[in-house]
Amino acid sequence: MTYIKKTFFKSILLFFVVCWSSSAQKDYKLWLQYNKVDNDNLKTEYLSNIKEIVSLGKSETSQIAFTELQSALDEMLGKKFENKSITTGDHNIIIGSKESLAPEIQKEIGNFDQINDEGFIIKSISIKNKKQLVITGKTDIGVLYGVYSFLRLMQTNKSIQNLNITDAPKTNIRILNHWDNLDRTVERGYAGFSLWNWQKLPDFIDQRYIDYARANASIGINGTVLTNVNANALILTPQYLEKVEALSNVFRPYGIKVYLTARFSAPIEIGGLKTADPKDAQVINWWKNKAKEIYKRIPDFGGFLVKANSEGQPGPQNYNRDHVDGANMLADAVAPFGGVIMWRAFVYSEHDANDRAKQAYAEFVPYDGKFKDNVIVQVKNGAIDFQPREPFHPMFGAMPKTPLMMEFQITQEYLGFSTHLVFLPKLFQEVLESDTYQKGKGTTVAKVIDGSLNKTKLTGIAGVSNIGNDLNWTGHPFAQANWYGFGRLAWNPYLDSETIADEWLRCTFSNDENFIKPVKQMMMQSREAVVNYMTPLGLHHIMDTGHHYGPGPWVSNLSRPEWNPVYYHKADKNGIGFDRSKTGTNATAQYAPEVEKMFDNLETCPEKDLLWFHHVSWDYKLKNGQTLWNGLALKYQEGVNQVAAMQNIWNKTQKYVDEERFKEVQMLLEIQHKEAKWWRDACLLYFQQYSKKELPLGVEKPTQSLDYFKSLKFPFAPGN
Ligand code: GCV
Repeated sequence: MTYIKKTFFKSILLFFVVCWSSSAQKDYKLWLQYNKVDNDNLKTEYLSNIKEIVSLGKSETSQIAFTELQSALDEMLGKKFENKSITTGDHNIIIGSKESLAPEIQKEIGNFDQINDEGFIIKSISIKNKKQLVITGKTDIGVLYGVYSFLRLMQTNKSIQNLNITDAPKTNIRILNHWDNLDRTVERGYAGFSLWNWQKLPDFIDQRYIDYARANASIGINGTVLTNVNANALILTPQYLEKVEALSNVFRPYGIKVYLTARFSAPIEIGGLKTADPKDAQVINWWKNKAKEIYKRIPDFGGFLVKANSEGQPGPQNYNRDHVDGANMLADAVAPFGGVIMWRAFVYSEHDANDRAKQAYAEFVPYDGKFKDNVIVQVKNGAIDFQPREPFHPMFGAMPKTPLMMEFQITQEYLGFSTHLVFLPKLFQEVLESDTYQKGKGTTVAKVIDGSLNKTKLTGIAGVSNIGNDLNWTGHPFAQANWYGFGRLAWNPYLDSETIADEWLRCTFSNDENFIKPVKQMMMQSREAVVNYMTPLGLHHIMDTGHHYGPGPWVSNLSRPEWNPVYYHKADKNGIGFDRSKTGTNATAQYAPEVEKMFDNLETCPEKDLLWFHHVSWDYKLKNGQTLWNGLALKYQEGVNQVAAMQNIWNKTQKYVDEERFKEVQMLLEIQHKEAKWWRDACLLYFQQYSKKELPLGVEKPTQSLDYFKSLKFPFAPGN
């Protein structure tokens, strides 16, 4: 090859490497893209309002806040502002906590009592006729949150003139639950392996840990449970605690506390005791010493998350004790250090023949008011298990004397893994807005969770993480929006999911309205689409077994009845659906009378929940006049059509998106479309055996037989 040819090929290669890496970095940068401001008027406004940065704090957190502001402004405005520690002139951005502010500035800011310790105030003030913009809070963490909020304004093309923003989180614990195992596999994880490289810790601090903390801080997440709820006791040994300590040192300046899962049988497994009975003096002592040991290393350790007597995990019931005994014993161990116990209510027993949906309520509600002050009971959003749609968990309306925290699943175990685009904040909002009627109309789940309804001091929202070591963190570029949206709703459970989609799109991709409008619409309809093509009209738990990938309504051979899809849909020649009304299992009675009445009555039960609460004949007339069979089939088809519509929208966005993300999403939508058809065809062919009816007009004919769908096997499906 001649020299010229070689050089030519080299430059082409370099060009592709540079394009690839800058594009890949976009994926990695999440919603913190800090794209150049391309609106000239806004750019002028921003530049004329920001002359200098005055950063007053001295802590590591203050340094992070300053660096974030400085580099973001540099990227967005092309100007590098230095830190002026003394205010000169006007149009400075002054960042610092209340105590670092000069008295005259404090006075201008006004009342700091309107915010809690993590809140912030962003205010345009005038001092000695000089305009200044102050970002402040009671703590440096509050200031950091304020900086991220300010940068979000700029990223979403908002004016920064005459600002007067006061904001504070409505819940105390805003936490990710990582179902990460010590071997780095992630239970129900679809974005690669665990971020935590236990083998290299504590000495090797991966940049990823810092970037993870930064991303979380930017949306107000303040806690992380590093390990799987199906826990391994080894994490509590000194060998691992040293590694946990290293991670907590990285996360601390970002306001993030570390929590661990506690395996109830740890005193036996790593403590050499003969029992883990929570009333045994040696066991009690073991946990107290363990807590002391942890807090010596990690003074701000958050506490433990516990899955006990659930799906084979050990717990107090192994010793004829109950959940209160177990939770309170651990609570006593961490209480001297300010720790909390998050005790999960995800329980159902193989020895209980009752409707699985009723079991957690039946077991936990009698314990109301019996837990120690530093225990919070973590309840999944619905009574079964993170299905595409579930009515809100009845426990939220029934334990006024117990702090309850929400558990959402961000990872898409039942919603298409990381190949389906589903914007989950829509689902989260639906649950948070549900009215429990605990204290009359308007007593929503959000009010239970944020403590405002029952004056609960300890409050929280947990999200089962969808993060792994994939370059783009979450497998699907749009799954980043679910991490983002979870954080935003944990901060403020009253936020509207459409606002969240809007923010995320602008920060992650572009402010161009021609992009935002259709893509936002695509995101907003994506959750209903997945419900339609997987589990319309209240169907649930009809996925394939074990890995939970794809449809499996036919599965009936599992050892525990409530693991089988046939247990849930109960399709027969008469109809389909689980009768949980008073003619059935009477699960409806677990709700407040107003809600019970609504769900119980076929006429008033929302059609979206119909087959959750009722067994309905194939000829039952839906509100639109269709028979149930036809309506069901048309819903499946609608789901497929909605994905096709999403593809159409996305295909027109090429000019607004970098090549890599455009292509990724395009390919993923194609998979989603294929799989939506798979769900439709497999479910309809299966149910048709019972309805014995033709598919209605408008529903495409399946291209494969039911036997074909039943024969599909996925031994290496991820996350299992
Ligand atoms: C961590 C479901 C999932 C399990 C998960 C469990 C839980 O059953 O399939 O993987 O276990 O929920 O939330 O504890």
